[in-house]
Order: sequence, then structure tokens, then C-alpha cells
Amino acid sequence: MLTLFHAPRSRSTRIIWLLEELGVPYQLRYVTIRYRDGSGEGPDAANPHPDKKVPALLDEQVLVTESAAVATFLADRASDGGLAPAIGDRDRGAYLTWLSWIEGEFGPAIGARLGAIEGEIPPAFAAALTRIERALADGPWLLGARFSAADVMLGGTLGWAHQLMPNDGVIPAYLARLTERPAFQRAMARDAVPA
Ligand SMILES: N[C@@H](CCC(=O)N[C@@H](CS)C(=O)NCC(=O)O)C(=O)O
Repeated sequence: MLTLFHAPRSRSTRIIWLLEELGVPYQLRYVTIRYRDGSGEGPDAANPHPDKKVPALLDEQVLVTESAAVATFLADRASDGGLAPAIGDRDRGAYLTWLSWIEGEFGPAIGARLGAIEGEIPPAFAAALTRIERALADGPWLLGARFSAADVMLGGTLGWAHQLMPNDGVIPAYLARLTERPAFQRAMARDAVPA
């Protein structure tokens, strides 16, 4: 059984979404973290992540952390779900590139935008949006006609940072397509700690 260690409204929310897209059985363990704004109860002893962050995924005894690694692991493990181009597939390179880029480049670009003075658009942030817009020009998904785990990971990031995104054009249209997906809605229903 897969166990996802999850904190609401965090990077693990999109992993719930990915699990729902894949349709594999899993259980959630809600853990506490310290959020960027200082809220939250802080590190949770029950979290197996070496830094007490989320996401952390346990596949029986196998621990996987880092969002890109968790997404790659899950989509390959449940290859029937069709969300990962297989090794040898011509889309595999672009797919892996997007998965790494989202955390490695886009995340820091969003951080720069959040840290910028009023009205300033950091070049790295502008360049990142241009890259996404170009990729989606032919759409509907990052890999063209093919929906993949990279869309879930990018969609989760765009949704989290939606207030920084353009109000019109391909990015909001892409977000609207993503949030209409039943798996996204099921994930949102499981995000918060059950009452
Ligand atoms: N590079 C990591 C970052 C994980 C991360 O920072 N997660 C945040 C939640 S979005 C967290 O757990 N923060 C708690 C902390 O920093 O102690 C990944 O992509 O998985």
C-alpha cells in the first residue's frame, strides 16, 4: 500500500491529485509542518521525510521524497495510468525536463516574484511564464494532446500561485481545464484534515 504523508495546502496536495488521476489505492497520513507564513504546528515526529517536509511517500518500506521524484516514481509505478511516457518514448525527455523544471526553475522564479518590490517583475519569472505559454500554445497540455503527470505538477504550482498569474491568455485557460478534472476535485475534497 502507498502512504502519502500530507499537509493541507502544500506541495503534497498535488500528489493527492496525481494519485487520484492514476486511480491507485493509497492512504493519507496527515502531518503538521511549519508554513511559509509562520503558521502550522511545525515538524511532525510521524513524518518520515528526513527534513520533516511534505510530500513524503512510502511504498511499503521504500521512502521517496522531493516532489519531482515522487511524481516520477508514482507515474512510472502505475504506468497503466498512462501519465508517464515510457523509457524510449519520444516524449520522455520533454516530460522529465518539465518535472525537474517545475521545482528547480519555476519554484525559485515564483520565490523571486514573491520577494520582489511592488510592481517589479523579476526577469526569471517573466521568462518562466513565457516558457509555459509557448509550451501550451498548441495545447491543450504540456506534451500537446497527451495529458501527463507534468501537467498535474505544473497545475498544482500554478494554482498555488494563481494570484501572480496573468488574468487572461493560455495560462488561466489551462488552469480552468485542469481544475475541471474530476481527479482534481476529488483531491481537493481530501486536502483538508477530516473533521
Ligand atoms: N524540494 C521539496 C520541497 C518540499 C517543501 O518545502 N515542502 C513544504 C510544504 S509546500 C514543507 O514541507 N515545508 C515545511 C518546512 O519547511 O519545514 C519538494 O519539492 O518536495
